[in-house]
Parts: sequence; C-alpha cells; structure tokens
Amino acid sequence: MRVLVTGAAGSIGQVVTLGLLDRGHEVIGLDRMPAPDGFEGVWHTADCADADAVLDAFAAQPVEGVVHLAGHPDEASLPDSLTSHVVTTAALLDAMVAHQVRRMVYASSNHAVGRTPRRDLVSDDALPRPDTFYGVGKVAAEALLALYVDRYDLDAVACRIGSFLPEPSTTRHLSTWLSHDDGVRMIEAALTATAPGFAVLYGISANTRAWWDLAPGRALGYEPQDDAERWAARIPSRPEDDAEAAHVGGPFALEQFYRPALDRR
Ligand code: 15L
Repeated sequence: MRVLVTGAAGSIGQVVTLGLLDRGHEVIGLDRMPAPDGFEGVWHTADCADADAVLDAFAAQPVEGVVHLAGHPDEASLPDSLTSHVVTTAALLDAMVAHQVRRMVYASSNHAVGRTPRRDLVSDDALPRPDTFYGVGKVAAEALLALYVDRYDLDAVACRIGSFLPEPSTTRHLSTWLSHDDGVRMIEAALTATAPGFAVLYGISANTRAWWDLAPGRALGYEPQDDAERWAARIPSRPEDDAEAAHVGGPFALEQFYRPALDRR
C-alpha cells in the first residue's frame, strides 16, 4: 500500500516508517523536518497545519492511505493544541476528500480519556474524558474524523496510543506500554482492516496489567505480541506511582498540569 506518513521524522514516525517499509508498503514522508538520513523515498517538508502545503503534497503523487502521526506530543496551550491536533487533521481530511483517499489512521492518545478514574478496563465506549488541553485536542480531532467518515464515507481509525517507548521504565508503563513492534502491527492493522468506518482502538501491547481493552483493536486485526511484564522486576517503585495510578492518564491528570487555557501577555 502507498501511504503518506505525517510526522515521519518524529519518534513514532521513524519507527512506523521503517516498519511499514519492512512489511512491503511504500512510504511517502511528510514532516516539518527534513527526511532522516537513509530515507530514500518521496519526502515533503511541510507543516500539516498549512492546508495549501498539504494539498500540494497530495497532488504530487497518489496515495492510498494516510497515517497521521504529526502533532506536539505533550501539553500546550489550548490554541496550540487545537492547531497541532485538529487543524492538521482537518487539512489532511480535506485533501483526502479532494483526492479520493479513503483511509486515515490517526495517532490519538490515551489522554483523550485520561481523566477516567482507574477502576475497570476502559474500552472504546468510554466517554471523552480528556486530562489536558492535549487530550482536548485529541478528542476534537477524533470528532472531526467521525464527521468526515459520516459525510464522505471514509474510513478512519483513531489509535489511542499509550506509552510508545523502546521499553517500559515506570510502574504505569507496565499497564500503558506500546512496544515499537506492536506499534507497527497496530498501524498496519488499522490501515488494512476491512471497512472499519470510524473506529477507536487502544494502542498498547498485550500487557498483563493493561488498563485499556484490546478487544476493539483485535476486532480490526491488531494482535499485539509483547508484554511489559517482562520488565516488571527491574522497574523501581517511585513516590509518584500511586498518584499516577489514580486516573488512566497518569501524570497528565495531576494538578501540576492545571493551567489557564490561553497564554496571556
Ligand atoms: C501521550 O499521548 C504523549 O504523547 C506522551 O508524551 C506520553 O504522555 C504518553 O501519552 C503516555 O501516556 O505515557
């Protein structure tokens, strides 16, 4: 499949790009940064929030799907979060409609439901419960995907990613970890699942202590192979572990993230 990967120079993007290439897909990269050394395919250096630049990238060659990973992966002001997550998604969806591209896989986040108290397994029927403006941006971007799926009959899978890391390093990660290999498996499944419409899945490995339900991902063909438990004995406990286990968003749900929505002079 020929896929446009946004944020292809980022920490998730580089892993996903290599993984998709290994699995026989063709990757067109798009990022504000130039292509990483060694990338040999087509690359567009552009900001996804720039709708004209995004349209130019689509006009340069046909693609069959979009993996939208671009976006600031941390808390920011509300306007910056909306630009980073919602405006970029809107520019890509408009270009997809204009160029009849039917599939988007979106890097959403567990922080879309991060304020959910940590009790039962959280599944795809959980109400939006963001823990930050970052989470609000992800919720709004998911809503936009749902709107475009309904209006234009696209397919869009929002992957609520946990902690995408080479290995887990905190107690929370034993529940939230997504290994690099499982991340690639997840993206490929979301790209190739038959007619998902608008769907949400949780992007974690098959962690023994999982906080999120893997069933919605499995229904789309995502079969994670790794388990953070392998590292459990090596992970030191920290004073903040209990507070981070109160809500599924962990540190993002803590008071240290409470701040005004708008930057002021
Ligand atoms: C995310 O969505 C963030 O991008 C990342 O910085 C981590 O906070 C991660 O979630 C997580 O919950 O561990």
